[in-house]
Amino acid sequence: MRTQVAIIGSGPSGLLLGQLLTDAGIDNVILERVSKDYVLGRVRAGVLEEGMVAMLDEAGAGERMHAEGLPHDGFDVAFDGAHHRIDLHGLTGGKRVMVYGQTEVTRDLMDRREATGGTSIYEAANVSPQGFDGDAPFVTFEHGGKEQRLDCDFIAGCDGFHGISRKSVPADAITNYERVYPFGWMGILAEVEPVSHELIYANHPRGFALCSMRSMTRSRYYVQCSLDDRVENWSDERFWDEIRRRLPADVAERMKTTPSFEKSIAPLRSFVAEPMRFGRLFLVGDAAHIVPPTGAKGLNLAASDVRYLFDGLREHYAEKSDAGIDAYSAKALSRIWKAERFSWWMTTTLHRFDEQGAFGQRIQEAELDYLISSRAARTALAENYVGLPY
Ligand code: FAS
Ligand code: PHB
Repeated sequence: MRTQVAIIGSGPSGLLLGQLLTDAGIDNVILERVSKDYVLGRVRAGVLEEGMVAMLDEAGAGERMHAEGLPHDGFDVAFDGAHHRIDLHGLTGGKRVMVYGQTEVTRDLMDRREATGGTSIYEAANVSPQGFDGDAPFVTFEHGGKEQRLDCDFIAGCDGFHGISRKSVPADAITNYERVYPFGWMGILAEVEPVSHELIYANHPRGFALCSMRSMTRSRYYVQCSLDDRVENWSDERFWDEIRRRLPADVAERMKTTPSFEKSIAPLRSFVAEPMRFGRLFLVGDAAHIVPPTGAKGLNLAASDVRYLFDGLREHYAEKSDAGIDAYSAKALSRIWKAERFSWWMTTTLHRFDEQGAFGQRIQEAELDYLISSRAARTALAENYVGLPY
């Protein structure tokens, strides 16, 4: 088999890049390790920046998002028994975010790929990018019990943090930067009206809590939990009790509860691999970087990576110029590190760190007090949350 761009991974990065390439007439094949249903079974991000919204529209996959998604103009920060609204729309000259689950984004992109005849090979085993340090890269894999080879011009490693692409790069050619946080997020999904029409991020001495949603009838809630915690330790009753203890009284009192239908614990880490290009192999999205979900940046950083790489590949094929792909890594990393900083700041300001002691708790409270008393501080938060320019 031969294609122009081999894409490893059928998550948001791979699907969005694949669709833009297909629409630009650039042949591409997606190789995915698991089944389509398995990919769709993952529950992850929920907040889209305007840049991501625009790219889904450009990829012809934005119709259901506009019909079912929830545009949000602000969110609350809760601490010390009170909650305070951050007016995203007013502080950023009219920008907003779209609340629309990653599962739905993935489904819309898969449907669009099928409708436009894109080739995706699911349950491809032992995928391995080869020869990317030369001019004739290829990917080997097993499918249907047979060894296969896909020759290509370029390989896009869109295979997430645990993928094969980054691991295929020689150790002396890559530098990893990482911070692992000493806690995780216990998350639930429940078919019940969200406690607020906007998100609530809560700092509490018992730990962080987040009230989010997937629709006005489906709530998505999280509480900070210990790293060695297990989903089995969290009955619905314990979860509902704990999240209400971490929220201001007026919010806790009006919270509606119902049995959850999805529960999971996610670890939190900050991670960046540099550079993001190795000859004919490009790392995209979670394959190259991870942010703690506190700033709702993970999925949105994948979008800006795709923007830069797609523009570079289109320039390579249409204008015979490699300026775009040569600039990809530096350009993507510049935006990635600013989002890493913001996600780190949101995480360190809102979560309970046992080792920080009473002084650390006071510093957090001073940070939050400054935030609600300074328009400049709220503007800085707002412009990062809605997404810095591409
Ligand atoms: P993905 O990991 O989504 O996709 C990679 C794909 O590659 C997967 O389908 C995988 O099966 C496939 N793959 C892996 N290895 C392969 C191989 N060897 N061969 C072929 N295919 C392979 N972001 C937010 O903004 N907010 C959140 O609340 C949030 N919560 C998260 C919770 C969890 C548990 C995780 C893991 C991430 C979360 N994220 C969140 C970040 C997440 O949304 C990512 O940013 C997003 O999935 C990035 O998309 P991709 O880069 O496509 O990577
Ligand atoms: C979510 O709805 O899953 C969500 C929202 C905002 C975040 C993280 C997760 O910062």
